[in-house]
Amino acid sequence: MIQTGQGAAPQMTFTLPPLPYAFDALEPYIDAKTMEIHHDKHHAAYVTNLNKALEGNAELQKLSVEDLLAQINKVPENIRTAVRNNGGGHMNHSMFWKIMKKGGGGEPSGDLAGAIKSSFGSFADFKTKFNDAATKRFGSGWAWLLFRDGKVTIESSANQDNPIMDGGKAFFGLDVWEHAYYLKYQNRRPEYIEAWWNVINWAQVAENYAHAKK
Ligand code: MN3
Repeated sequence: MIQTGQGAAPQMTFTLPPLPYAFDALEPYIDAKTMEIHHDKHHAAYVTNLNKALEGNAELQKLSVEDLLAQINKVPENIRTAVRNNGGGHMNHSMFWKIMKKGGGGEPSGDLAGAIKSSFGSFADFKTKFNDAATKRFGSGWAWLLFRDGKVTIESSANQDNPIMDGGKAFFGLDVWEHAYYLKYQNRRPEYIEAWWNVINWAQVAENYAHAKK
């Protein structure tokens, strides 16, 4: 039996959240065309296909995307892969847009900075490890900063898998699918990753961190 988590709002369909800034807000680090296609086409398709997969299943339609994915192994087998890929895509991108902003970058402060320091030694060491996870993820996937068993750690995942599918709680993540960088950086994923640090919205990441820590 699928359980509805605390705070899951009843809903019939999922909707594409608006991009919280203009397509060109992240220039020159992430180009406007990439942002437009990434949000309006890729993310939109995940939402459309997630809704399609859940059509006619009133019980699952009541769940938040987080609850759906946390219990992915209880989702009926005939729609499980579709929910995993498209629900994951929806959840991952919904976080991704928010942790970026125009004029972002720099370093985190407060509790988040302390957690990074105690987990990785320094912000520079954290960045090196995170870049390594993002660079080495073979093919399409994501790099994550997350809570796993109460500890702050770095992982990467394939496709649109989110750590919530096996008990992790991600509060920061980087999309390393080619669609996230290919127009501007072609095959140079490490250049995209390095540029991306200039658009991080650390205040939002700190908020995500505080929420995930609860
Ligand atoms: Mn993407």
